[in-house]
Amino acid sequence: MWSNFLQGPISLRSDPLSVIEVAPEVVLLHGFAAPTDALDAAVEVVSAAAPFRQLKTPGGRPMSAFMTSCGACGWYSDARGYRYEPADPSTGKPWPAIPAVFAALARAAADAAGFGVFEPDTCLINRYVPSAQMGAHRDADERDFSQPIVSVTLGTAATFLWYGLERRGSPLRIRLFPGDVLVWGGAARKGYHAVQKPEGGTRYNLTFRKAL
Ligand SMILES: O=C(O)CCC(=O)C(=O)O
Repeated sequence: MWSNFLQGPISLRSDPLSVIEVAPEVVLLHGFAAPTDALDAAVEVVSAAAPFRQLKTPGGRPMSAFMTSCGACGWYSDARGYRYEPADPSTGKPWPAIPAVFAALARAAADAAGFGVFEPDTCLINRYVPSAQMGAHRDADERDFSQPIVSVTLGTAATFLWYGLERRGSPLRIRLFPGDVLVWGGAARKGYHAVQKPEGGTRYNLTFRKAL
């Protein structure tokens, strides 16, 4: 069904709002979050309370995307490992609450993608300057893998790489534009994925998860 996309990057910029299963249980909601002004403003509010910071891998390598979080817990990484923290380690304060506009979007996107009721308890916000990218990994620090991941692109476009359950071979290439939402769950929940450098400018990504 999606074999026609395997020849090159999926790029839907001129298409109207569309819902496409780009791989089994990986659903692209093109333009679902557009216009993004209210989301952009909410990123400013969250990052004023919990500033973006450059985390390090457990091995001590600085990650190229800057990150912050909101919700009941926030994803974190340092010499102690990858984990969720109930409070922001840099201030000791609880992470800011998930803004209502974020929560409404995450719920609606999971439903529109066919994953039913989704109540995320955390949102990781990634900020990619033009030289930043994210290597292939899967989201595996959560306790609850029955819930999908909802991932929202803001700012500028980038190409998302979907490997599937094995981190090898040629990934599916999906160009994500501001306002695009990608949702994966079910058997795809632990799929490997990566993100290439933004196409000029700064890209933000919201990743909603049920972690606890
Ligand atoms: O920036 C993206 O589109 C994906 C981010 C991601 O994979 C992650 O935060 O684990």
